[in-house]
Amino acid sequence: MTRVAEFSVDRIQLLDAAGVLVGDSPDVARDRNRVIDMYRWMVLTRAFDARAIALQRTGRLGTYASSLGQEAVAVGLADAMERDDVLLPSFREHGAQLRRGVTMNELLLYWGGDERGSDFSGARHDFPCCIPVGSHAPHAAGVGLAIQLRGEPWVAVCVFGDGATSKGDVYEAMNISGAWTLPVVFVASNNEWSISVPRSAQTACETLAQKAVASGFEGVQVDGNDVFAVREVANRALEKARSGGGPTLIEALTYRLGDHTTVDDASRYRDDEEVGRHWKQEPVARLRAFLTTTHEWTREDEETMIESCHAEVEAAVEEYLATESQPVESIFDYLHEKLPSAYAGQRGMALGEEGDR
Ligand SMILES: Cc1ncc(C[n+]2csc(CCOP(=O)(O)OP(=O)(O)O)c2C)c(N)n1
Ligand SMILES: [Mg+2]
Repeated sequence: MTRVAEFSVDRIQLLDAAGVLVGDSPDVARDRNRVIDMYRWMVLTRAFDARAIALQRTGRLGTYASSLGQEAVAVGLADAMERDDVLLPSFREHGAQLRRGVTMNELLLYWGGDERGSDFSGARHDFPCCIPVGSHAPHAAGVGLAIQLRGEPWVAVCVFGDGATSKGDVYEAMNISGAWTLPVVFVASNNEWSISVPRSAQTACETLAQKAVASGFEGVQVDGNDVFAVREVANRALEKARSGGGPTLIEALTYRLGDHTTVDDASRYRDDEEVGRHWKQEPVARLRAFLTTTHEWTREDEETMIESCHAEVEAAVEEYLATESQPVESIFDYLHEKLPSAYAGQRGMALGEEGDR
C-alpha cells in the first residue's frame, strides 16, 4: 500500500474565552486605539441588531437575521480587508458591511424590503446580502476570475454558514477557484446551526475546513469569537490570494446566540443549557475583558461608548423611518428593461386597476 495523500487542519486562537492572550500577541492587540476601534464596531453591530429586532417586532421592518454572537467573525474579517476587495456576504454579516462603509440606513432599507438599501454609498463593489443559501459562492469565483483577468491586486471574500457548505454551489465554486488559482477567500461562519439542523447532522466531516482539501487548497479553523485570531487568519488568507497563491477556506467557530431569524423560535429545538454555555464564549465580553485588563478600559469608557453607539443607531432608525416608500409598481419597473406581457396585468392589479386576471 502506498499512502497518496495526507492532510491536517490547524485551529488558531489568540484570545481565550476569558479575554486572555494565548500564544503570540498580534501587533494590533498592543495598539489601544485599534483594539477600541474593533470593539466599537462589534458593540455597534450588537446595538444595531437589537434595534432591528425591535423594529421588526413592531411591524416596521421585514424578517431580520440577527448576528448576535457572531460579531467577531464579521468585524475581524472586514478589518483585514482592503477597501477595494469585494465582500460577498450572506445574511448575517452586518458587522462586516458596516465596517466596510455600508450605512445602517441602507441595511435597514434592505431588511425593510427596499432595494435601494443594496445600492451602497460606500463599498460600491460589494455584493448585496445573499439569501439563497450558498448561491453567492459561484459569484465569488466569478469576481475572483475578473480580478485575475484584469491583473488587479484585490480579493473576493465570500461568507456563508455551516449549512451552506453542504450545497453544490459552494463545492463547485471552491473547486473552480482551486483549479484556476483564483484570488478568493471563502469563510464558513460555523454557528453550529442551520435553522433547526445542528452541525452534527449537517455533515460527517470532522471539520468544515477540510472541505477545502478536495478542492486543492488549504482549509483552516479559527476561533470565530476571537477577533484577533479572525483578523490574523483572514490577513494571511488575503495576502496569499493577493500574491497569486489562490484560495483559502476559513472555518470560523462561533455560535448563533439568537433565533435563526425573527420568524424562528430556537427554544423549540435547542436547550437553554447549550445556549448558556455559549454565552460564556461570546466575542464582545471577551474583547471587553481584554481591554479592561490590558488597556485600562473603564466602566465610564464603556458607558460612553454604548451611549454613542445607541445614538448612532437611533439616528439611522429615524432616517430609515422618514424615508418615503417606493411606489408599488417599482418592483415591475426595475426588474425588466421591457416588461413581459404576462406581468403587465399584474402591474395593473398592483396599482388597483381593473383588468383581466
Ligand atoms: C437555497 C435555499 N434553501 C433554503 C433556504 C432557507 N434557509 C434560509 S437560512 C437556512 C439555513 C442556513 O444555515 P447556515 O448556512 O448554517 O447559515 P446560518 O443561517 O446559520 O447563518 C435555510 C435552509 C434558503 N434561504 N435558500
Ligand atoms: Mg449556521
